[in-house]
Amino acid sequence: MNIFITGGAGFIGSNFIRYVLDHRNDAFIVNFDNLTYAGNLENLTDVSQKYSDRYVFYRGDICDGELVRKVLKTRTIDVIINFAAETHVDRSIISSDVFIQTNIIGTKILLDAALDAKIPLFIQISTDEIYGSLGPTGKFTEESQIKPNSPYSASKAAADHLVRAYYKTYGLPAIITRCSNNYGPYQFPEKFIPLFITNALEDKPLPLYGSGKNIRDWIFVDDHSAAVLAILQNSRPGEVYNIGGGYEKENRDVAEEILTILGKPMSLLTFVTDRPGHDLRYAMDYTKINRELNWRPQMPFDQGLGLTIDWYKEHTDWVNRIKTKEYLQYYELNYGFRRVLS
Ligand code: NAD
Ligand code: TDX
Repeated sequence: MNIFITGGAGFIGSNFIRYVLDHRNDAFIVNFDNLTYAGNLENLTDVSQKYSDRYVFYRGDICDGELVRKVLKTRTIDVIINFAAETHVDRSIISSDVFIQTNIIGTKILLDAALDAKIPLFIQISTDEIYGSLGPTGKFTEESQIKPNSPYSASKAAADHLVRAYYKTYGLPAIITRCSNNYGPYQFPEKFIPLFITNALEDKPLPLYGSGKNIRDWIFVDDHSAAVLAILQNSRPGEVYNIGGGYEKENRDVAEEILTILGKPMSLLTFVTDRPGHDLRYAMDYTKINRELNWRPQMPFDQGLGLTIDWYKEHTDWVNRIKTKEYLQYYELNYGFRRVLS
């Protein structure tokens, strides 16, 4: 099976590549990624050594249709899986241009290339955030209304609509997956869990937005990979699958758990002004994928968080190399305008 993966040098993409090569002897991966600030070939050093005969990397932008078409011709591709995206909500609030470009235009360009090359399957990696925010009860199903609240989630929702339209209008065999918040090794330390772990390790404040009572449904990244692989193996074009971790946690509780595991003082918790449009709660109903494909998340949250903390403790060099001038500028910009509340 020849798999063309976009965004494979990022957090979930790199974990997915490793997972597929470990689980499918017949898989060959073409990784197409333009290495933005979030793309890092270091995430795949082990993969390119261990699987040099089943893995190839091309540097390229999904918005470059000509190059995409060229690389698609290098082998007979069985499936395109689109992980490539701008992914950080706070960055999309500061400036959304690149989100529109990559997440919407880039997906459209990939869809056109997939049609032209008659690729048998296109999987769009989407997110729970396209559904908007839940109140204190209920869960998102595949039938929930699409009501995105941030420029990031609006761009992902637009991409989902395009994928659906290409399936309906042109018959492109396409599937959409919508997963909840991932955590695990190789996650860029701008996202909540790796930011809080790395700040705590350096005795820096842990900036909780607003009340700290917002709830996310956490899933260990390998469980997400297992779900996407199951969907790929049981290919049913036209379907949408929700994927969730089943661990709903208030941000404050996760932050306290990180501090407790690391033996750091609770005084590092710092409440800062809220994210504009901050979604209160996400929770995924994953009954459909459980019923149809017998998938369910395996990793207990406490264990997954412990593994993740250990990984960041053991990979301080990886973290320090990421803290480039660009990263520090973003950090200053994002937190510079947030007032400390307590
Ligand atoms: P990430 O930011 O860690 O990685 C994104 C990758 O895409 C990077 O390697 C980057 O270089 C690449 N990329 C960006 N723009 C590109 C372009 N124009 N052309 C080619 N490559 C490009 O993101 P992630 O957290 O690994 O998320 C991967 C996918 O999963 C995204 O589509 C995201 O929306 C979705 N998702 C993420 C989560 C989460 O919790 N992180 C949850 C649900 C869905
Ligand atoms: O410094 C912080 N303080 C804080 O309180 C950061 C970075 C986040 N938060 C809060 C905001 C959210 O309630 O933590 C929660 C998680 O924040 P993020 O890690 O930014 O994730 P989220 O906004 O939930 O979006 C994530 O899940 C869905 C990913 O970044 C998306 O790419 C994915 O689609």
